[in-house]
Amino acid sequence: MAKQLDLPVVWSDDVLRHVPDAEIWIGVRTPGTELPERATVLRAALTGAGARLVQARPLADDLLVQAHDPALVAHLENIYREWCEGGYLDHQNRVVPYVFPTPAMLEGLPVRRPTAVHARAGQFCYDTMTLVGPGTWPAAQAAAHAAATAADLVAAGERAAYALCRPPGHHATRTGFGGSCYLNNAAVAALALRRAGVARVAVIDVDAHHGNGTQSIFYDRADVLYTSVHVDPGAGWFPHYAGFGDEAGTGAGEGANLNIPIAPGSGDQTWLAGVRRMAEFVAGRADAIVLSLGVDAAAADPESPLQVTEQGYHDTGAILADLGLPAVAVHEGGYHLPTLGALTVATLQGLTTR
Ligand code: SP5
Ligand code: ZN
Repeated sequence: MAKQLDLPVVWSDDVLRHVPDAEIWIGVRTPGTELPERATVLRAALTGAGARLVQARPLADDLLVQAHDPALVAHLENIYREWCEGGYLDHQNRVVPYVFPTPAMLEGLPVRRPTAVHARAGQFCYDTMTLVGPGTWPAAQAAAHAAATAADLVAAGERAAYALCRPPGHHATRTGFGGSCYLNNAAVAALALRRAGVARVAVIDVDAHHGNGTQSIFYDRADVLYTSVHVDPGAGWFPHYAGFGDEAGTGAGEGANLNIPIAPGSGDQTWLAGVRRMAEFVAGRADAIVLSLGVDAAAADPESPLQVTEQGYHDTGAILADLGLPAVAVHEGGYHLPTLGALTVATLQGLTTR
């Protein structure tokens, strides 16, 4: 596992600008977990393993609005400034929602644009953990640009590329953000591959949590498969409302979605059986893969109860490499700073060993 990592790593300094400061967790302000240090730790580990840094290139915004409702994109761009102008900063230094226009509230009424900024804070946000601060929008944009740049490198002939995305993206839906995610970087990468002429894309999600956002964006499409192995939401884990085994896609996308929920406490054996099932699902049905690469299923990670080892992550990459498809890896979760880098390097070494 000590060989050099021959891989472009797409980076932008702007990914460091999002400083969550806090998460409101069941009503209590607790320290943020999705920290800028995650990105610097990853960059150091990857360059230390021999990978070369490539700067993220700006992206035409039409890719963002293919993945997302333009109203969500505009909200993320503007809400922090509106929060400041509204005089909320003395009360709360981040945008934090308190009321959410759920189906249960509206009972079929149309969603109006609230007058109060403190009400608008909840219009597109679905939890209280995903705060918006001064650098959130530039960082979210930079992460999406990195994902698109990595996709462009693969479309131009690289066998694999890795986007060092932060904040992560796979919980961001077409119209909503949450789960520490703002823009869906993996969806942007998949759409960039499609635009570059790749006919069939598979998003393979190995973050410990189900990527409800990515699933939702492609749920009715046959040209972008989505498959994920993750801690069982039915056992009480985020995202709680999605990620169950019977979610198979709809309309043209029926049969193009595969969820593999696994029990809390599962280790390499159960995890790798799930990865093999995902590879079988994708084999013969895709021309390139997007790997939603979270490493929070690791034993030491504070955000999930799974027990995957560094060897397990290496084998995860190797199983997916056997598909023989070009791969765009996009970083998602992983919060244990002392092991984050080695877990990611191990996965990418597995992915690039052929
Ligand atoms: C991308 C990703 O991995 N998102 C993870 C979102 C799941 N967060 C669930 C949070 C559950 C409570 N965490 C307590 C932390 C207290 N600061
Ligand atoms: Zn996660």
